[in-house]
Amino acid sequence: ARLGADLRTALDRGQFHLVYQPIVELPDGRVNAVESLIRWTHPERGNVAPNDFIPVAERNGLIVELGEWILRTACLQYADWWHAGVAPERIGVNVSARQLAEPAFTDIVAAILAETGVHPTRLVIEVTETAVFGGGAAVRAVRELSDLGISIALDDFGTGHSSLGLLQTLPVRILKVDKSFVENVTMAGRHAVIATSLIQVANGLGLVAVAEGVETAEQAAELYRLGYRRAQGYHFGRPAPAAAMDGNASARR
Ligand code: G
Ligand code: G
Ligand code: MN
Ligand code: NA
Repeated sequence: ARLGADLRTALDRGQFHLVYQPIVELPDGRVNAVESLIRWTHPERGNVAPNDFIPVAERNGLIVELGEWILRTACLQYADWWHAGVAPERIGVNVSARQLAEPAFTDIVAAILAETGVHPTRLVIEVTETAVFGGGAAVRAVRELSDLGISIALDDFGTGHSSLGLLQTLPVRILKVDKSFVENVTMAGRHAVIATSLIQVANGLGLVAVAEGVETAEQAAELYRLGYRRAQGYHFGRPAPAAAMDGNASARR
């Protein structure tokens, strides 16, 4: 409960910031996009991991307001990069289940895009399979966002519910293949088989597959050999403050 109360204060006092991790093209490593990831520096606890506070914010409902702050901050940053001539092709923002199911979600996103001047085709909304499992408001939101021109990425793909079924019915553009399949891709075994199958599914359906959690040159080379053309992970770049992306054009965020 304490953490929940602290979230409110954190939002009011500016204790959150976003970091950005590159998503690169294989094999050359050119930056294609970035994913924004939230960080919280708590005055007493120090850094609190999103895995620890996002679920709390989901339960107490603050995720709606926090999520709006995240979207606006990411879009403002993208607009800065754009005006500095250093913007990557796209920016990804993670959205949680409760946020996506909020009836006003599409309107909020559209308003933030209009306000920041970011074109909808520049934005990627990353959702988990679990968030859209079961249909309802979340699925409606995904369709509305896609109709606006926003790209939908299925995050941690392969670890949630009903992965392949979703691809039949949802307007998904990007599959983010979970790092658990990437970890052992250089060794013969079931992870490598799954990584191989998923690139075939993605290519067959005309989707972009992003291999997540790439930590070594060997993994990157093997993924490229399997057909992956996009990757993300510590081998290419850790999540870092905005200034690191452009050598300072936008250090103010
Ligand atoms: O950045 P890190 O690897 O610690 O993130 C851990 C988890 O928290 C990931 O599942 C990631 O998607 C989630 N996460 C990180 N930033 C955000 C955010 O801005 N919004 C939401 N909803 N989830 C986030
Ligand atoms: O669930 P999602 O894919 O949004 O979360 C991405 C998480 O993975 C972030 O917390 C990010 O810090 C983390 N991450 C990014 N690259 C790597 C990597 O190469 N290895 C590991 N172990 N984690 C990574
Ligand atoms: Mn993500
Ligand atoms: Na992921």
